[in-house]
Amino acid sequence: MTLDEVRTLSRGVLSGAGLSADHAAAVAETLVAGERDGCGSHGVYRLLVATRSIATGRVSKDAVPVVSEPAQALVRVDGGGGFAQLAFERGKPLLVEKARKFGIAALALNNVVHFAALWPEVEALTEQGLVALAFTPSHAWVAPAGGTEPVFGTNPIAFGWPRPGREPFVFDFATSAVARGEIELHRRAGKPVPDDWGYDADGNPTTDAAAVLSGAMRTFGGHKGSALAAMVELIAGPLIGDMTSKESMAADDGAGGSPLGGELVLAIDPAGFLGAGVAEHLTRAEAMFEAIETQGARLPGSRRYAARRRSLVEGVRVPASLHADLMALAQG
Ligand code: NDP
Ligand code: PYC
Repeated sequence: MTLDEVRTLSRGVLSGAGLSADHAAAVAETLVAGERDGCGSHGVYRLLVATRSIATGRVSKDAVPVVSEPAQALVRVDGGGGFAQLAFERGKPLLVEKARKFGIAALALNNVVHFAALWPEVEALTEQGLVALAFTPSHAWVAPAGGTEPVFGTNPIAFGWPRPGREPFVFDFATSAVARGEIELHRRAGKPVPDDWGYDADGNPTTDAAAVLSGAMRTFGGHKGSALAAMVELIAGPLIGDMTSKESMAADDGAGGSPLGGELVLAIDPAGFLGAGVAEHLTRAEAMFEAIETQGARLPGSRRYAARRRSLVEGVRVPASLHADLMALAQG
């Protein structure tokens, strides 16, 4: 498919499911970006997830995000129960303005339904010359290290660093061993998963994707990923007055919708600390990137940027079975 075809399909499916034009456009752009950058778990596959969420009745289809300023360097957007993408879009300009003015600013998205990758958001902030961090809880699917009962969400952490004249340094990963979407794709393809991705409902390690989905996922990096998952719960849950992953799961009450809750985004202007010395210090950062790449290691984001360059020319390949499901959705 060409990227324009992906966009038209995504907007059509989302509008057909009842989303307002603003929401459909904002959500569609993140799906196009996911497909374009080779992130299958957060590309057009997510149309199935989004429409299932809408069908649960737990997504406000025409919510109008409300932007407020709880303090000088803080922005809050009440998403009104709509998808997070439009809430971020509406909060971003004020976040950028405040980061430039105060050197650092934070944006809390509240009361949003979240199924998206976070890198499009941190990347958008690096385009403004800002360093950015983003965090969001999800549903309680992940067991803490040492346990087998779900407590945490897949709780991604994304980081972006602007690089003058270059693609930004961006990483974005779940604090679970892998994103849940990846396990769903394995289940759809009938493929086993590695036995360290999760447990079945009895707490035994398993390679059966469906069993992990109904059991518990594992954190990455043992106790370290577990502690980071707990941090995401805290700073993008209670700290901003929103739900933990367990609370989101309880609110869903078995309906099978996407996580409902909050997201925290931090933006830092390098000039805030460095003033006139900013260019010199950002250049010093380049030495670190060079030291990584010259030994043959790759930077996070480099696979995505390569996929992006390819997709812009060649378009993208969508698996036939997924394409058939999407066409069925598009035809109502
Ligand atoms: P991956 O494990 O696929 O990738 C994680 C990061 O590591 C990427 O930035 C990737 O860069 C980088 N990376 C991967 N391999 C290497 C390598 N060999 N060397 C250097 N860097 C590498 O991500 P996850 O499966 O953990 O998460 C996928 C997506 O799911 C994320 O975008 C996340 O935001 C999303 N998600 C969203 C949730 C939500 O609640 N909204 C919940 C959980 C996940 P590159 O992309 O270039 O490969
Ligand atoms: O893939 O883990 C995931 C996920 C959860 C919410 C959005 N993506």
